[in-house]
Amino acid sequence: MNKLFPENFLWGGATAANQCEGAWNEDGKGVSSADLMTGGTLTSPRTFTPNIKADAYYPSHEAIDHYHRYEEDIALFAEMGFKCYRMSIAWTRIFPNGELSVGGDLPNRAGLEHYRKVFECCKKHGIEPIVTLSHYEMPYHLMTAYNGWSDRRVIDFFVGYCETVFNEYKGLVKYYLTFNEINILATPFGGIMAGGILPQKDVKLDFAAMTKGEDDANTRFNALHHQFVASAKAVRIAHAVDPDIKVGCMVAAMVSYPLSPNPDDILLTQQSVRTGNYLCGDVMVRGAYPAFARRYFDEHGITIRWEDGDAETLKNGTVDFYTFSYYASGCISADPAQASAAGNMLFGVKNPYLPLSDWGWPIDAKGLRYFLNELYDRYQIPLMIVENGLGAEDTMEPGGGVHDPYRIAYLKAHVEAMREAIADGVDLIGYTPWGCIDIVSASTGEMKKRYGFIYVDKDNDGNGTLNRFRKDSFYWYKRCIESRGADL
Ligand code: BGP
Repeated sequence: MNKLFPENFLWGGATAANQCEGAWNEDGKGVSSADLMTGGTLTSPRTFTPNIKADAYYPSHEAIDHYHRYEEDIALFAEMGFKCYRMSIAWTRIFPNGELSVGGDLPNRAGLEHYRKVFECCKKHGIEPIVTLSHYEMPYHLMTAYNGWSDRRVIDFFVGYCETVFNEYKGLVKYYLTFNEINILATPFGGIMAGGILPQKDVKLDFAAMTKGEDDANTRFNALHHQFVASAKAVRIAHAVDPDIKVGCMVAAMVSYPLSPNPDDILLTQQSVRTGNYLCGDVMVRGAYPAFARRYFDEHGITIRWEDGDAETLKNGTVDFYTFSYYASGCISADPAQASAAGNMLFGVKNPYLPLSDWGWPIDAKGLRYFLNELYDRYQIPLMIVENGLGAEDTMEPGGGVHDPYRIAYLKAHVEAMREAIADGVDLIGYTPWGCIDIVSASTGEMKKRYGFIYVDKDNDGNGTLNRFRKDSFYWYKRCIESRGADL
C-alpha cells in the first residue's frame, strides 16, 4: 500500500486566538468571554467570572504573547514544513463589543491590520491560513446585552463580522471555519464557552458536574439553531465575495463505543453519537435537521424558534468541507455502576482496552480511522482533522532540550490511522495537530498541559521568559512532512 500522503496534503498545526495571543485589551480589542476565564487545574476547575477579579489570574490576558511574537512562531512552523496554519480571529479585535455600527468607528482598523500582517507572514512562508471565525470567545457585550446566541439578533452581528473579514482578506485567505466545535452547544456545558449564554454568577468549568447539573437545553439548542443559520448565511456571503473561498464546519468528534454487546448499550451509544456528532454535521453538510432530532427535542423540552426562511437558509448554506477535532474515544454503558472516564467534551465509562493520558483522556488512534470512515460514508465531502494531540507535562532539560517520545508515539499512531483511512477511500485533505506550540489549555486554563512541537517557557501561574524551544517532536514532525508521512 502506498506509504505516501497526497502531494497536496495540508500538513500544519492549530491554535486559537484566546489561547495564544495575549494582548487581551490592546489595539482596541474588546472583552471576550475567554478574558473572564481564570486559570485552573484538572482538580481545581477554572472559573468564569462575570467581572474581572483583582485577585484572580486570567491566562488569556498574556497567554504566550503570540500577538507580538507571531513572526518568530510562524518561522518555526515554516521550519517544520507547514503547508497551512489553522488559527482564529478574535471577533472582539474587529468589532470590540460584537455589534456592527454603520458609519461609526467600526470595524476596528488596528484589529484588521494585525491579522493582515499575520496572514501576509504566513503567505511569505508558503503557509495557507485556515481561519476559525469563532473559537470560544464571545464578545462579552453580546453576553450581557443579548444573553449571547440565545438572541436571534446576534446572527446579524456575526454575519456582518464575517462579511467584513471575507472582504478585507479577499485573495489572502481562502479557508474559513465558522464555529469551533459547534456541537459543544449540544452538551450541558456548551452554553458559556460556545453559546455566550451568560451565567448570573461565577461558574466553575467542572465539565463532569455540568453534565449532571441544572441545564436549560431549550435555550442552548435555540442558540445552536441561531449558529446554524449564521453559519449558513456566512457560507453564502463567502462564496459571493470570492468563489475561491471554502468554508468548513468544525465539530468535536464524539466517538463512542458500547461497553458491551448488550442491546441497551448499543442503543444508548447510537443515540449519543447521533446527538453528539451527526445532528450538527447533518444540518451543516446536508442542509436540514436529521429525522432523529424531532424525538430528541420532544423528549428534552426543546422547541426550536424557527423563522420564515430558516429552512431555505440552511439548505442553501451547506459547507464545502467538514473539519473536526479528535483526541480520544469514549465508551457508553446503560449500567450506571460503570466507572466514568473523561475526554475532550466526552463523558462516558472507562474502556478497558485503552490507556489514558495524564489528564485521563483515553488514547485510541484506531478510533480516528473508524471515525474518518464513518464520516466519509455519511457525507462524501472532503474531511480535515483540525485538532489532534496529546496534552502532557513536558520537562525542559538543563541544556534546553525537551524529550517528548510519548507525544511522538501518539502522533505517529494517529498519522498511521489517517493513512489507513485514506487507503480505505476517505478524502482526507489535511491535518493540523492541536497546540502546535504550547498554549493555554481551554478546559483547565493550564500551561502545564502542553501539546506543542515547540516548548514555551511559562508555567501555570504565569511565570517564565516566554522563550520558545524545539522539542524532539518538532524534528519528528519535520521529517514526517518532508517524507509525506513515510518517515515516522
Ligand atoms: C478543544 C478546543 C481547543 C483545545 C482542545 C484541547 O475542545 O477546540 O481550543 O483547547 O480542546 O483541550 P484542552 O486545551 O482543554 O486540553
